[in-house]
Amino acid sequence: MQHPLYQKATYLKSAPNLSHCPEDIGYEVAFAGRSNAGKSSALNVLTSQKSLARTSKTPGRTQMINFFQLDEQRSLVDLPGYGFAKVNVNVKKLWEAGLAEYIEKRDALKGLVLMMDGRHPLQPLDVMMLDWTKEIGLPVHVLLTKADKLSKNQASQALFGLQKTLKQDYPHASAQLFSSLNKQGLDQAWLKLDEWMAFERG
Ligand SMILES: Nc1nc2c(ncn2[C@@H]2O[C@H](COP(=O)(O)OP(=O)(O)OP(=O)(O)O)[C@@H](O)[C@H]2O)c(=O)[nH]1
Ligand SMILES: [Mg+2]
Repeated sequence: MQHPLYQKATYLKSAPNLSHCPEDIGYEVAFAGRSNAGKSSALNVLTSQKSLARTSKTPGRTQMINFFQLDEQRSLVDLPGYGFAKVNVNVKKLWEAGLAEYIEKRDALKGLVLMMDGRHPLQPLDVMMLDWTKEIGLPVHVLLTKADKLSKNQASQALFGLQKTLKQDYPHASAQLFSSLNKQGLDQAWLKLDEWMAFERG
């Protein structure tokens, strides 16, 4: 399975903070989530490329704001993971201040893909991310990932439970099941990206 827009992705640049980011124009979707949740893996599957974003078994692999350009107007952005150092720390403090600034001030940023391991979604820092994005009005789409590690029943229960919470407390967020391993949920994820990227499928 391929998508004509995302398969064109090429590495553009890495920035430590907002002031080093490319010009703030067009459409961007960033991938956030706990370290090791599978952000970089999802980016590779969504762009049909084996090693566009670097993946690793070692948490904390991604340390900069990494831009992957799709066309002159659009980019996907791989963000460093949070939560591998300490729990119960304010997510803004835990992350580099530059990263918080990128999320709060970037005009091109149209939506955040929030990756959560389907086996333990809604960890304290995930909840903080949902609170924060709600506060600043940034739309979120949760990928409940590593769905291949769950039974069909466990997966639908996890999704149902999450959707209930989102409906109640986080109307700016939607959710789906996803697996980079067996490519489950790819079409649904592309549909959401297309919407944020203002991309009309021909
Ligand atoms: N079974 C399974 N493993 C996955 C899946 N997605 C990622 N992984 C594995 O999980 C580990 C972490 O994946 P990454 O994509 O590097 O995670 P990340 O969120 O980018 O991590 P950081 O950059 O450290 O924040 C790797 O060993 C991947 O192979 C999935 O859908 N299913
Ligand atoms: Mg990564």
